[in-house]
Amino acid sequence: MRDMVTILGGGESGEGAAQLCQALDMPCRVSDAGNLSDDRKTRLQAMGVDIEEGGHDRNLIESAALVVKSPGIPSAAAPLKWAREAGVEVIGELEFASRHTDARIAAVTGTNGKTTTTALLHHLLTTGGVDAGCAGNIGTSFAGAVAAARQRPEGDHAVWVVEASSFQLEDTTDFSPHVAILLNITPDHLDRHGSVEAYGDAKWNITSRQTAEDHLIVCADDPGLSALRARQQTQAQVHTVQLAPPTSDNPAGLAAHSIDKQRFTFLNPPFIMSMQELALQGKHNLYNSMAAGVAARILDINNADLRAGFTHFRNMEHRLEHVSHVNNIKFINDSKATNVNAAWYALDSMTAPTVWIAGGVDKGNDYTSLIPLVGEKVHTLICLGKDNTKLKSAFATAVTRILEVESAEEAAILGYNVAQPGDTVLLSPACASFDLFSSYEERGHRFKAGVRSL
Ligand code: UMA
Repeated sequence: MRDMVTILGGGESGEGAAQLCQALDMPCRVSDAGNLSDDRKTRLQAMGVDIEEGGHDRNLIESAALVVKSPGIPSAAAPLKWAREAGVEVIGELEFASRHTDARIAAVTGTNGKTTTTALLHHLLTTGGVDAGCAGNIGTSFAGAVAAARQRPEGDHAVWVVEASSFQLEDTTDFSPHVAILLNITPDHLDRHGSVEAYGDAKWNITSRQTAEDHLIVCADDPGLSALRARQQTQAQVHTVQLAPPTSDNPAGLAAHSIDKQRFTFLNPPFIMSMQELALQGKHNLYNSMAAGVAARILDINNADLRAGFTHFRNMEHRLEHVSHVNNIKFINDSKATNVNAAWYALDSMTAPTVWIAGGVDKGNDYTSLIPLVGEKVHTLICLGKDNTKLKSAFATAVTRILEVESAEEAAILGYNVAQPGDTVLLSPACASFDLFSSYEERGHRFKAGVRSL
C-alpha cells in the first residue's frame, strides 16, 4: 500500500524519522542494511513500527508513499535507485523534519566549528529568553526533536538551531532556513562527495533556496568558501565575519570583525566585546563566536544578553576540551577533530611543547599543511590507529619520536610518560574513529578515562 513511509537506516536519524511519523499519524517501517541496536529496536517495536534488518527489500521501497533516508546512506546506493526508478519520492531526514515545523530555523554548516557554533547560538538564544531547540548533526536527529517538541504543552519551539552536515544538505529539496551560517570549506568527506566542489555544492543547499527575507552569514577570510561563493548564487541578505573591517561585501549587513585580535565589533548597530570576556578561546572560535553573534542579533537578542551568553557558554565535550592537569602536564581531548583542518586548528592553538595523539581511519587525508606546525610544536607523535603507515611516513622528518598504541587509555598513559612538566598532551586525531572505536565520543571518553587513571 502506498500510504507507508519507508525509512532507510535505523540509527539516530531513522529512529527520529519514525518518531515524527508516529507524531503525524503516518504509518512507517524502518529498514536497515545491518542490525539495529537492542535499545533502538525495543523503542521502535514499542511504537509499533515494522523493522527490517540485514538488507533492504526492494518491494518495500517501490511500494512506499515516501522514502526518508538516513544521511549516512550515499545517494548512489541501490535502494535509492530503486525508489527513483519506481517514482517514489526520496528525502533526507533533515528535509522531512523541516517540512513539519513552522518554527524559524537557524542552520549552521561548514567543515569545522559547526557543532560549537550551533551549541553557542542555541545558548545565546536561550540566554536571551527565546524558546529555541537544538538538533541535527550535533547528535539528536531533527525529526526526533521536532516530534518531541510537538508533544510539549506549549508545542513546537519558536526557533530551531540545526547543525546540518553536507550529507544532510545533499538530501534536501525545499529546506530553507531563515538564518544560515556557512563557516568554512576545506576538503572533507571526499570519499562520499567525490570532489571538494561537489562537497561545497552540497553545503550550498543551506542557502540555495533562501529568499531576500532570509540571512546568510559567511566567513570572508576562508578561501574555500570564497571560491564556492564565487561560483554560486544566493538571494539571501549576506553578512560577513572576518578579521579585517569589512569593505565592499555588503557594508549594510550586520558584519562582524575583530581588531588586532583583542576585541570584536559588530556593526549596524554597533556592539564591541573584548575577546578576554569570551568563554570560547582560540582564533577559530573567534569566527564561530562572531558568526553565532550575528545570527543571534538577527534573531533579536539584545546586547546585554549577547554579552552574558558569550561569557557563560561552556564548550561541547570532545572539542578542545580541557581534561585535567597531572603533575603540570595538561591533557586536551579534541577527539571530534576527525579531519586534517580540525587538527590544524588544535595544533595551531598549542602554546606549550606538545605530545600529539593522532590516527584512525584516514579519509584520504593530505597531511602536508600540518608538517610545519608539527615540526614547530610537537616532540612526540603517538599514533592511535590500526594502520599507521601513512601517518608515520608523513611525519617521519617533522617529529623526533613516533610511537604506536592501539587503545586510547594507553595513549593517555604513554603521553604522560613521554611528556615533561609544562607540556601538553593533545588528542586531536585528524582521522575518523571507526577502526578502534564505535564513535569519536567513545574515543574521547576512553582517553579521558586513561587520564583519570594516572
Ligand atoms: N545503513 C543502511 N543502509 C545503508 C547504509 C547504512 O541501512 O546503505 C544503516 C546502518 O546500518 C546504520 C544506519 O544506517 O544502522 C546509520 O545511519 P547514519 O549513518 O545516517 O547514522 P545516524 O545514526 O542516523 O546518525 C546521523 C549522522 N551520521 C552520519 O551522517 C554518518 C550523525 O552525525 C547525526 O548526529 C545523526 O544522524 C543525527 O542527525 C554524525 C557524523 O559522523 C555525528 N556526521 C558526519 C560529520 O559530522 O562529519 C557527517
